[in-house]
Amino acid sequence: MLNVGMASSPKLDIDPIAPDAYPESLYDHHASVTPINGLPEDPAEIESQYREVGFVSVANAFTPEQVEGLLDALFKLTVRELPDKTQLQFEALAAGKIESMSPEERLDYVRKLMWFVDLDPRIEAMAYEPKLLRVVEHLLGAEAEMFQEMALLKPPGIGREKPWHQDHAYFNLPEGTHVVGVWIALDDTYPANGCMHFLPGGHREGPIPHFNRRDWQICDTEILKRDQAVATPIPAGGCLIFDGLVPHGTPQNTTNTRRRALQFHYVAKGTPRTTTEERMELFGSEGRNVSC
Ligand SMILES: O=C(O)CCC(=O)C(=O)O
Repeated sequence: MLNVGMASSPKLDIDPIAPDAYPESLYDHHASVTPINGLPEDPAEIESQYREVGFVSVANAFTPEQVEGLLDALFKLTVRELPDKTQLQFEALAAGKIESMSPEERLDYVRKLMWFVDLDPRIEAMAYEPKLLRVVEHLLGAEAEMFQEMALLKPPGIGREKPWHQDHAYFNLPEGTHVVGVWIALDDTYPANGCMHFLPGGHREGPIPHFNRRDWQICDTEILKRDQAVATPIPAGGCLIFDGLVPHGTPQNTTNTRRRALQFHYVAKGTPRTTTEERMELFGSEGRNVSC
């Protein structure tokens, strides 16, 4: 049944999290990571870097034609009617403005889209792109199951910060599950428009307590005291491949242009699911001597 379309539905999904001030120094970075050029034919080439720092940054992973196709697909999806399973969410700052806008006018207020991969063959092809999947499966050491899909569109000026977090803290997966995230840049990304920032090696510490603050996140003071963030600016068509435990975050998009990205998460096929209670035992602050 199609009933969530922007044009027809009076009920718009607005991000419940309003952007809040944050210390700019959260995204101070020691270094800007230089990406490698292209996805390797032999995935073993990037393995030691991935295991050591928790991520690999890749420029020219995909062609300009592939990027154009993905942008066209996303544009078409954000202005058409969508099935119930698909989530189209607007930035909190859009509330009160977008209700009277046309779908096209609303484009620069879309925060994210979820559960849409099978709605366009170009997006589906990217989630299972052979060269990418070969790398992911090599890192997992198993056949991959893509279990989460998102487009993160960080609109000009209002695209909010995604505070520092570990992705595994959002997933009901058993302790020790290896999650591989892939984030594909559809625009050139850099600190001012909200490129990805990582804490290199942070995945090797295992789960870090998360708190409900500006989002479900690692405490700001924990990040600031470590003083080791790096920025990973990548051009459109590049991608980041990262461990589900490596802490990462993105600052607000303060520019007047878009910063659009696709993100897929993979686990070994057959990985069981756990419960939110079990996830909170791993990532929550309850019962630990921690505060934020
Ligand atoms: O694209 C972004 O701004 C952040 C994405 C991210 O880290 C996430 O959704 O887990």
